[in-house]
Amino acid sequence: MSSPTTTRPRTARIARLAVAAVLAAVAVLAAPAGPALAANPYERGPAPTVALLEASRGPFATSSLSVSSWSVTGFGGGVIYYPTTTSEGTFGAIAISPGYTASWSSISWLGPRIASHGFVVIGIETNSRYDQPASRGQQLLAALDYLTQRSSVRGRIDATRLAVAGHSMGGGGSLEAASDRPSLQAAVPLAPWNLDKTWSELQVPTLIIGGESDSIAPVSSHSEPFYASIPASAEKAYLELNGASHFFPQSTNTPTARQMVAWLKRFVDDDTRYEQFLCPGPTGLAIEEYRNTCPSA
Ligand code: 856
Repeated sequence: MSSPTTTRPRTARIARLAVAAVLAAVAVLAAPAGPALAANPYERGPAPTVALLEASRGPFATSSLSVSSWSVTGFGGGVIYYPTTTSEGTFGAIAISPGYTASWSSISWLGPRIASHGFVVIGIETNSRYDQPASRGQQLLAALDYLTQRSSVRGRIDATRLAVAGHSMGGGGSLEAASDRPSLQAAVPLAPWNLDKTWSELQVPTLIIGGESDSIAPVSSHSEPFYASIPASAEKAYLELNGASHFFPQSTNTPTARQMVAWLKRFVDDDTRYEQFLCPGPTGLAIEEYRNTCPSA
């Protein structure tokens, strides 16, 4: 008669003790050892190597879809490239503009190359092939807004971690976009062309890549003064490719891909595993010069 009334509370008491013990154990195991040891929530993909950065593709399988100019406003449509997995959380995103008179196809190797390292990429067409850098900057920002707010891949993107890049007048446009939207996490102008030589207002981490033998946007009157004018507080680097012409971004360029991916990983994903590729930076026959704001040891 009394056994049900005595054993039920005891069972319940034991159950409560067991639950408490499990919770305590979980709390000990899950407790962060301190902010310095907390895992980076934006880190994607395996520990990087030079071989991984120089391979024709990164670790993520990708898909692409085209964006009709009739379906968007503020830019001319383009192509989206994205990692197919949805099991690793969201990814940062980047919009990339081609240069004067050129279409996205002129630099489209960058789409799958960058996406395969864990970024959503939109390669844009401009409203007109003759649009100037300021317009290209506005169009890059319109493309990012479309990508994060209206595109079919918007759910795959972390809208707080965005970047811009471009070639020539598109590179000049990426400086304009970074100047206009300081919340961007990175900019990568490639052989940038712009009549504005002073970018002292820039606060976005910026990697400029120039070609030593560029006669359309000579580094002496474009990339170098752009780099010099960006405050060191923004974080910046300048890579000059040995003997490269204005058109180095128009075919697969390994030093460009390696350094661009490392920069995006470091500043869009906050992934410090990539610092080893930024500081002290690349060397070798393909590299004419590398400057940076690395902490001096
Ligand atoms: C591929 C930018 C006076 O400016 C120019 O002549 C000039 C020419 C080409 C480009 C450019 O964006 O080239 C990229 O079309 C400026």
